Amino acid sequence: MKKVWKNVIAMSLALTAGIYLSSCSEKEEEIITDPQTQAKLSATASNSSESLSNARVTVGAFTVSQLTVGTQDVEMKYYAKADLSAGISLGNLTLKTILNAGLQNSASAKKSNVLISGGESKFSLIGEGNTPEGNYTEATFRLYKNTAANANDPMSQKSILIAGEIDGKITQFWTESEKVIRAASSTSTGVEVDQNTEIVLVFEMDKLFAGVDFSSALDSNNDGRIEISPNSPDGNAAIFSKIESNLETAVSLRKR
Ligand SMILES: [Ca+2]
Repeated sequence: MKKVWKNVIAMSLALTAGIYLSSCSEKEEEIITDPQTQAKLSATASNSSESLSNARVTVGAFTVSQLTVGTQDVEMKYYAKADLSAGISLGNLTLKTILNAGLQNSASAKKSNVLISGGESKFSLIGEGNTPEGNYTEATFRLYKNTAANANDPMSQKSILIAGEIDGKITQFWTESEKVIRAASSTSTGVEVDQNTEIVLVFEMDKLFAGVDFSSALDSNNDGRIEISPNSPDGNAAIFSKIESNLETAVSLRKR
């Protein structure tokens, strides 16, 4: 009997040591060796691929007065500054993933961001903190369905809410999708992050609404409002799924 207990104790010691060792090596992998700087990640909306100006947002027949987007779980990829300085060509460089840095941790919190208000685009801070210096080529994030807001909040149980007018009729688009969206830089060299850089996720409204015929949007239940949403009482299912699928290509990564 005593021998059995000795074996059990020996085994659990070995297990504990094993867990301890493996958690150590995981931690070592998460240490960032590249020099770091302070940076911000924010989001905004634009009605063209060019400007980031605070212009009124009208795309096709849809005049947008409000856009709110929920974000969480941000992951960014970059080329380290030291590698770039060494003159290695981009094709031979390894894209690094940030595993544990202040900026990414802060930006990963669940948050609903107001990107258009009163018809004008706004910058909404998603997160800030330390992050490796380098050239950032992409950021992925997961849409966040706001489950924390109380039932009277328009964002309650929604990840994206767009409000505005089509032909003078009050119109609302919303989704509860929590899909992952990849925002890529338009240039192969990416966004250069050095001192106090602000990286921006830009929701390009022309791309979000590409191929959508808003003149076909209906108010089938005649309540004076056009609703484009999951199981909408107005129908509009084709417009809804087109906007949802456009989401995957509508967000780009830029420098403010
Ligand atoms: Ca309606």
